[in-house]
Amino acid sequence: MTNHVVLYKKLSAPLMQRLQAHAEVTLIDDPKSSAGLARLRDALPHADALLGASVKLDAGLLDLAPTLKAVSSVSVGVDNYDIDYLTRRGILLTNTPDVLTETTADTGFALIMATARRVVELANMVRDGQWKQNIGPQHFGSDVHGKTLGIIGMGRIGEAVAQRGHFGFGMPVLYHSHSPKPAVEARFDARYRSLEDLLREADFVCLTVPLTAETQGLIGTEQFALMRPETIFINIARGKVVDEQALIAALQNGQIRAAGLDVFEQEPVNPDSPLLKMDNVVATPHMGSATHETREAMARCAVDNLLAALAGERPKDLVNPAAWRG
Ligand code: 8YV
Repeated sequence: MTNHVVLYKKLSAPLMQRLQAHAEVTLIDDPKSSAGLARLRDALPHADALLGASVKLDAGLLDLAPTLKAVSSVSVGVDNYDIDYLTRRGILLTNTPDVLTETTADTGFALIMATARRVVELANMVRDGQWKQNIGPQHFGSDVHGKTLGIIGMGRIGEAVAQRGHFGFGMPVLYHSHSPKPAVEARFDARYRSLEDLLREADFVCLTVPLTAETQGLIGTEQFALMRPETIFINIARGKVVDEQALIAALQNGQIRAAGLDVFEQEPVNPDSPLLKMDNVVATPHMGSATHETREAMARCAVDNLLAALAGERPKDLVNPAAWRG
């Protein structure tokens, strides 16, 4: 009996061929469009497995897929999935946790550097022919080396950010997570702080937590008020971990110096957002893992997970082990 796989994210030719050697494959282009979503809904009744990312697969949608055995996400974040629903139905959910860690941490430091040293603003000034004289204090940025790095969330990506700060930039590292991590403290001379104390002490506050019911809205008006006017805020986690209106107000009121944002409450971010009108905001299009090498490695990992699930084997990156009936 041939399995039917529904793809809602395009794969490279080699990975597509590999998948087609084991299953009948339907590709849904642009699943976020109304036409694409309609095609996805039409394909679900025959789907044994799904592979893709960045589309919310809620119960209402997956109730249309009675034979679904597995969902393979090309992402580390799993906030687009109703894990309890999938587990109740015995549907395996897998993700791609390891292959994107270093690339996403690189993105975090790209934002730290770009925001602190005003790279985008000053590069645009040169590009626009406005570099008329030696730059002066009105164009100076902030140092990164030696400044205090505060990391909220100490998972794989948080650790990789700590590694860059400690070894690369000589930054004292503070962190906040569910519980203290002695191994991280030993490796990076990192110090555990309460969220409040981290926000008070850090020169750079970097969000790396997953989006969960617990972390949604974690950083709002009260938290921005604890930060200092020279604090720079970096978000490489999920937009909804932050109250975006509170962030806008904190920037407009000078409560924080600047922000480097790769994720937003709504994506793509509204072109009219005040965040895109401020020179002290560096905004990037959710590019955390977006390199040729890493996205191909993620897709390869997702295909491996999906083929294992269809073969009745336990996938390497199983998010909901309670769904495993093997
Ligand atoms: C992209 C991410 O959303 O892995 C995640 O959770 O946020 C990013 O890597 C994802 O890779 C889209 O394919």
